[in-house]
Amino acid sequence: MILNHATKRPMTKTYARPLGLVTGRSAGRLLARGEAWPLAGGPLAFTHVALHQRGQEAEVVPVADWQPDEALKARLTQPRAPIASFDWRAPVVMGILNVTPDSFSDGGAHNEAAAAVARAEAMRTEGADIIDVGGESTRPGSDLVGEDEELARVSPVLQALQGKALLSIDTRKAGVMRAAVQAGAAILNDVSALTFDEDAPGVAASLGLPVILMHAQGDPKTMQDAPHYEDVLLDVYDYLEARIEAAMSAGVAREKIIVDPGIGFGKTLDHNLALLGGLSLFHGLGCPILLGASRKRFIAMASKGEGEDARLGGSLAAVLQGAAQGVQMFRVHDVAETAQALRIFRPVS
Ligand code: PT1
Repeated sequence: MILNHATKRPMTKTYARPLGLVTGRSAGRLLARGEAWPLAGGPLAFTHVALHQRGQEAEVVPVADWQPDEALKARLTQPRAPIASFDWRAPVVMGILNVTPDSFSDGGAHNEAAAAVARAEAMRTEGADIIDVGGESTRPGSDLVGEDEELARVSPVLQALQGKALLSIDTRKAGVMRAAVQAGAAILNDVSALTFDEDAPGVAASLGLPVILMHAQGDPKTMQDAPHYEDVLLDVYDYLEARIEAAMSAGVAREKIIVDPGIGFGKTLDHNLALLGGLSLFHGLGCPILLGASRKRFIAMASKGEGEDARLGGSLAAVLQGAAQGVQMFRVHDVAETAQALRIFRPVS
């Protein structure tokens, strides 16, 4: 393989973005004729791929005329291994539970934990399949939180929720991962894709838990200053591919990895919209995809500058954009509305 001298990437690496997503009986007919291929094991199938190469216009070809290498074909088409209780045949809703000082404002540690537990239980009732507990804000401009502080925030909540809901822990710190697992967390969610804490890859591997690897450019404090990409879709893809390799080298099984393009993490409005439009590309990584666009700033930027509490329309549109491209998991604030939208949305059949 010839590598580009500057980028160390193969000169002619081809990235394949599934297009023409169908389901139901028409998918069945097309699959039988070889005119569609299953996407990640179904229920969606795709009839075309957009083939991307760096610096060139994408070329759209029917799958019947395409001969990818077998490894890429398998990653695009094979079912994903189950993770926790998820078989990936239906979208998974992850409810956001922020346990930061300003999230539950009535004050007092006990009251805060009790309010967090009540919110988690409400999200379960509204249709959340898993609750993502986070004690460090990673939104743009946020300051670092020390490990002890983060632990003090999340531990009481995790303990109170143990056995009541499936839990993930949103953290970049190995010590918090360890403690969270003790308290019953089933999935690790790391917005730094195991790069922030040098102990995180080894700890994630030794805990044996599924891990969400998210793309970010820069750290939360400064990431929105001047985000830059050569090609945002392909750059994010290559980063996630490299982080999957790194996690596997540390001992995390590929079957335990979920990938996430990291909407809002070091991205301009155009970058975020390009990622949303091209989500199906990430199926080529061979892992379930998580999308977290809920109430993020880019919605206001693309619209009329609405505040966080007035971004439901855009949040739901992003979820449906994902669902139409076979995204398996959605991290959201508005669980009831998201679950309702997903019940109504059916890709064209
Ligand atoms: C996410 C995510 C996350 N987002 C995963 N974990 C946040 N796996 C926290 C804004 O632009 O997308 N995926 N954990 C929250 N981070 C942000 C980033 C919140 C940007 C808001 C913005 O408004």
